[in-house]
Amino acid sequence: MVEPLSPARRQALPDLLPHWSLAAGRDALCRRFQFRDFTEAFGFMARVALLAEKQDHHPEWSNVWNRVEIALTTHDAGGLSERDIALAAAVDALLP
Ligand code: HBI
Repeated sequence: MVEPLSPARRQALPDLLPHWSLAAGRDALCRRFQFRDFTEAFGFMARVALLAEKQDHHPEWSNVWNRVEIALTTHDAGGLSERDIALAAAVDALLP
């Protein structure tokens, strides 16, 4: 069992992860990305995949050509946890 995100950390999310939003109707963080083309989008996804494996925490995501959408939630916590914040921050650090 993974600890759910504390109320204090939940309240801090807009400051911690300004580019991420709370997904509608579910306890998940989401962010949309747009790249120059598919090659750039897929290269980003490949790097996120390695981060996910390293953190043992995996995204729910989709890709259409140069766009990637990522949702982060912790299945083992039934919603957001610190693992989602950690992965979101690591994903943001991949961007220029
Ligand atoms: N990824 N988003 C997410 N949520 C999980 O609960 C999770 C995961 N990746 C791996 C994983 N759990 C396993 O390590 C076990 O905890 C099931």
